[in-house]
Amino acid sequence: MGNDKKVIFSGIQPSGSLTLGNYLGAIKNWTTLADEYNCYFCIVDMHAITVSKEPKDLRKNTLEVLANYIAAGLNPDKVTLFIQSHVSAHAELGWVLNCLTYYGELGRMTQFKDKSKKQQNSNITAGLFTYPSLMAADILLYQTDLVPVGEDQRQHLELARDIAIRFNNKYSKTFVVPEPYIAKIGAKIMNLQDPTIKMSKSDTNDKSYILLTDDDDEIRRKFKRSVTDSLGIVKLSNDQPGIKNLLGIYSKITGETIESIVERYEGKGYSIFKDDVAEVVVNELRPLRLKREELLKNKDYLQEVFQKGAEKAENTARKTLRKVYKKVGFIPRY
Ligand code: AQP
Repeated sequence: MGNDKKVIFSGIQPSGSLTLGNYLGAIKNWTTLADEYNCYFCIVDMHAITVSKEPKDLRKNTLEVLANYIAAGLNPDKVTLFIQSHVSAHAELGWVLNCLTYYGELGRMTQFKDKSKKQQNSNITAGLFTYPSLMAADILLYQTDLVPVGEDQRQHLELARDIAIRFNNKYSKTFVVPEPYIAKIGAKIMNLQDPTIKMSKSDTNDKSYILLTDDDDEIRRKFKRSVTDSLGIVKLSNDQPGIKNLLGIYSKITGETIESIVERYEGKGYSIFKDDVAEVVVNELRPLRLKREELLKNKDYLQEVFQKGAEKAENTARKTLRKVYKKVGFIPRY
């Protein structure tokens, strides 16, 4: 990895099995970046415990996310794949940045408002509230230039930028101020039962999402039952959010333009269209599933990958943390 390359950082929470949304909105785009950028792709397990998790599920999901990264085409010899809790600098910088982040800023984060509503305002942890300052630490530790994020994460990235600028102004230039990286074809994949909200792995309705672990028939069934409308015309319209979502999924996977898809399904009705979208998804996810299952049988290899990744990440992260500690006035131990 050349030092002259711009740095990219992104991550996914192992808060459940990954969805088609995580794949099309994040991982699939990342696979196109490995040659041009110095990429760090993290499994952010410390973020996952901001909402209560069964330890055995967290362990299983963490390895599954790593296997998904590799199965989707992220080559661990070209990009740094690692687990957040293995690099303690994330927690350490997270604390320093917590002390530079204002209560009011965190309270304005829409993801905090949404997620705390889901918990019906009971058992909302301080970790969920301060999640964005830990996310800022994740990004700033690697002197990240670009962060590929979905629309849903944009507000958090804005805050990370504000915190970086605040630190640089207070203590002198320390952090690169990161910019959002906009994928050539963006995608926000919506919930199959309520296409006005995004598809999420922690949704309680399992018909609302396609998981990367779903088998072919499960995927077909879920698309058949996906909520559309009563118009019966396949076209791109904000008044038809269900069809709009299916068009987006089809186009993102095949690379065909929405106009050309719409033209082909003129007068054909929803049933054929839904079946064809399902087939496109089945064909995209089947090789990924087989590869992931293969990788999960080889735990030694996965361990080798995450250990090597943590070592590489740690080297860079420690350098940044050392500078930060010095600037805020901590006395070095040695
Ligand atoms: N539906 C989506 N469409 C497009 N992109 C999506 N991403 C998530 N859902 C969609 C992208 O996946 C990356 C990491 O997601 P995450 O797991 O760290 O957090 P999240 O955005 O909160 O994802 P979920 O599935 O909704 O998780 P839970 O249910 O645990 O909160 C990000 O780049 C995100 O844009």
